[in-house]
Amino acid sequence: MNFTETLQNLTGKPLAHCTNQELYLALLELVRRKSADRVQPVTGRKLYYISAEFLIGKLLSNNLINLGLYDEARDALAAAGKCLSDIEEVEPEPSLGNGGLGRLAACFLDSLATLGLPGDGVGLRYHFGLFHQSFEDGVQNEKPDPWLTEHSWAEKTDITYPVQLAGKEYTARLYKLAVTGYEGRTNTLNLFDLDTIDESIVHDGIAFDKTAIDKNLTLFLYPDDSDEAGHRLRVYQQYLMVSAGAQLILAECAARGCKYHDLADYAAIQINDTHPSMVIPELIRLLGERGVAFEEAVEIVTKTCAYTNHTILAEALEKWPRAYLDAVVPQLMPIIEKLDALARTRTEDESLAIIDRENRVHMAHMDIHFTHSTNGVAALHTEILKNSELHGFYALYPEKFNNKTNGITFRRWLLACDPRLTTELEKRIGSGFRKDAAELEKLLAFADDETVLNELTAVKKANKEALADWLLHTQKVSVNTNAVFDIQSKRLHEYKRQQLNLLYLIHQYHEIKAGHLPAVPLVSIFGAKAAPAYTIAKDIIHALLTLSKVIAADPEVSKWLQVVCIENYNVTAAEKLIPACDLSEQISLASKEASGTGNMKFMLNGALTLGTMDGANVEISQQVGEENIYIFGQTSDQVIHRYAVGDYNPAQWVEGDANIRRAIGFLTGPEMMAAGRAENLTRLHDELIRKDWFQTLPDFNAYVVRKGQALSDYACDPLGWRRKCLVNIAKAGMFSSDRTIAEYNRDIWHLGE
Ligand code: B1H
Repeated sequence: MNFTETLQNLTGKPLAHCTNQELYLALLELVRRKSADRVQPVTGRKLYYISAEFLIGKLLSNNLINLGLYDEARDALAAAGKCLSDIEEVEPEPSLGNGGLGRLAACFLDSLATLGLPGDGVGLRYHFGLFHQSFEDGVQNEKPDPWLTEHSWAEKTDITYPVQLAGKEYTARLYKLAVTGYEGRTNTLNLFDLDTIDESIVHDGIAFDKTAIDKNLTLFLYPDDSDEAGHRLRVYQQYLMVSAGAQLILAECAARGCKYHDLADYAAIQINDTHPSMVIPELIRLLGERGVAFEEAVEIVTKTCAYTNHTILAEALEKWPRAYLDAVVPQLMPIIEKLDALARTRTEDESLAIIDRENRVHMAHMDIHFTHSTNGVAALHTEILKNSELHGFYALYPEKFNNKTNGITFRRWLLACDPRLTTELEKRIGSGFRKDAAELEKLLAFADDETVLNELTAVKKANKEALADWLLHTQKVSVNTNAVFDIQSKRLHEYKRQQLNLLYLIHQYHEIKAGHLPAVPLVSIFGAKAAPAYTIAKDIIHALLTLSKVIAADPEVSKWLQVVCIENYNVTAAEKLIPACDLSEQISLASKEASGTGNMKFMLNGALTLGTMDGANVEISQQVGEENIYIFGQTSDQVIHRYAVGDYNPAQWVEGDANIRRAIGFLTGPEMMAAGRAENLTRLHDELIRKDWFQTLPDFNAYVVRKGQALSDYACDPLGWRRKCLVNIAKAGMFSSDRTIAEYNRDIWHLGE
C-alpha cells in the first residue's frame, strides 16, 4: 500500500475531500501506529528523566521527520491539493514549559530515542500549560492555553497510583505520549493527572480557587507563586509528580524482576532542577514500605539518582518552609529529618545542611548529598558552581561534580524548522549531518566559495520573507525585510536584560532623530512571557510595547528602526523566528545565564551572536573563534567581584554618562508617558536608577558599540558577514543534544547495561 492509500484507509474517503482537521487526525493515527512498531524491550538500566516541564512543541511534523515519512506525506497531500503546513496549523501546541529548562527536557527525549537508548520522561499533564499571552493596551494579558483535545498525543491509560496530599488520598492517572527518535526507537513521556480536575473553575484570565486541590492541581504549570496558597500548590504539584513517578518506576522495575536492593541496576533517575527533588525521600519511603531499611534505602537511592542544576539565581533554588512540607507531605518529613541528620554527620558546615536554622528545607542540598552526580549545564556554569555557589559541596564531594554542556535536537531546530537551509546543506555536504552533527564541519570547505555564500544569503532572505508574511498575517505588522533582523526571544527576566536592549533602542531613536543614521535599518524582535506575578518583567514588556508604538508613529525613525513584540512566544513561534534571524541577542549579565539554548538554535540557523561571555556563549565563542561572534561587556569574574564588593550604585552611572541619562530619562519623558502608562514606566525608570540589580548600566556603552559594529559589518561587508554565518553553522555540531546525551550516558546513566 502506498502512502496515499494508507492515509485514505484512515480517513475513509479521498484525501481531496477531507478537511484539514480530518487529515490531521488520520496522520496522528498513522504516526501512532508507526511509532508503536518501534517500541523495543528494555534490558539493563533505563532512564527516568523527571521534570516539571516538557516543552515538547507541536509533534506532527517532528514525528513524521523522525519516522522518515515527512516527504512522502507532504507529496501525497500535495497531490490531493492539500498542504501539510496548513494541516500543522490544526495541531495545538502543548505549553508544558516556561523556557529553556523545559525545552531541554524535550530535546533530551528526542536524542535518547534517536540514539536508541531506553529513557522515558516523567511529568505532569497540565491542562492549560503556562498561560496564553496577548497584549492589550500595552500590557500582557494572561489566559488559559488549552491544548488537550479528545484526540491528543497523550493517551489515557488504566494505570493509576494513590498519592497522599495533606493526609488525603488522591488518585494519579497515567497518560502516555510516544516519543519516537530519528531512525531510532520509541520511548514514552509519562504524564500524570487527576480525573477530578475541573477546568470550569478558572475565571478572569488565569484566576482560580487555590484551595480546591482535587479540582485545580494540574490546571496550570507553576501557578502564581506570589502568595502562600500558590507556593503550597507548587509543593502539591511536585509531590503528585514524584510520588506517582516513583511508584511507576518501582512497578516497572519490579515487572522486569528487580528486587529493590538492585534498583540502581534497573533505573537511573535524573532530577531536572529542584522541582522533582522530593523523589529522593519519596523513594526512600516507598522502599521502606517494601521492607528495605533506611540506611540501605539511602544507598540505593543515591546510586540511582543524579541531579542537574540549571541556575544559580537564589530565587530559583527552592527552599520550602518546613511548615509547608509538614502540612502537605507529613509522611516525608521524618525522612527528610533523618537525611538532614545523616548529612550533618558528614560535615559540620551549617551552610550545607538540608534543614537550616530558619526551618527551611533546601532542596538542592538534599539533591547533592543524596545523589551520586551533580552537573551544571555549561562549562562556565559548572565552574561557578564548583568555585563559588556550591563550593562547600564541591569540597565535600569533588567526585560528584561534572559538566554536561546543553544541546538542542537538530531534527526540530534545523531539519523541521529550516527546510531551505537543510536542502542547501545537503546539496553541499550530503546528508550525514542528520545523524552525525559533527559532519556540519564539512561546510568549512566552502567558506570562500561565493556561490555558496550567496545561496546562504538567499536562504536567509527567503526565511525573512516568510517571517514577515507570518507577522503580517498574525500580528498585522509589516516589517522591512531589507533590514537586519535582530531577535531576543527567551523568558522575560531582568538577568536576561531585555531592558539593556530596550535602552539601546531608545538610544538609537535619539541618534536617528539627531540625524546620525545607522548603517542599515534594524527590525528588533522580542518574544517573551513574563511570569504573571513578576511586576518589573511586565513593566519591561510595557516599555517595549510603548516604545514600539512611539517609533511606529514617527515616520522619520520607523524607516530605520522597528520594534516588534511577538504575542504568545512559544515553540511554534521560535520555529518561525530562528531561521529568519540575522543577529541573536544573548546579553545576560555574565555569570547569570547557566547555559542558554536559544543561542545554539540561532547559531545553527546561521545567525551571528551578539552576547556576553556567559553560559554557553563562552563555548560558542571558542568553537567559532572571536572573529565570528560579537562579544561585549563585563566578564563573570568582574561581575562576581562587583557583587562581592557590594558598592554598585547605578545613580553614579546615570550621572556620569549623558547617553545613559538620555536613554533612561526617555522612559518617563513626554513621548513615552503620552503613549504608555505612568505607573509602569516610572517604576521601571526608578528600578534602573536605584537598583539595577543585574548591572545593565555598566554594560550599556560596550553594548551600543558592539551592536553598531555588527550592523556596520552587515551593511559594508555582506560577503564577510555571510562567511561568519557559514562558520557558525559549520561549528554548531558540538551543540547537538545527541552529544549531550551521549555524555550523560557515558558518565552518569550507563543505560542498557
Ligand atoms: C533555567 C530555570 C527555571 N534554569 C525555575 N532554571 C522556574 C527555574 O518557574 N520556575 O520556578 C523556571 C525556570 N530555567 C534555564 O535552564 C537556564 O536559565 C538556562 O540558562 C538553561 O539553558 C536552561 C536549560 O539548562
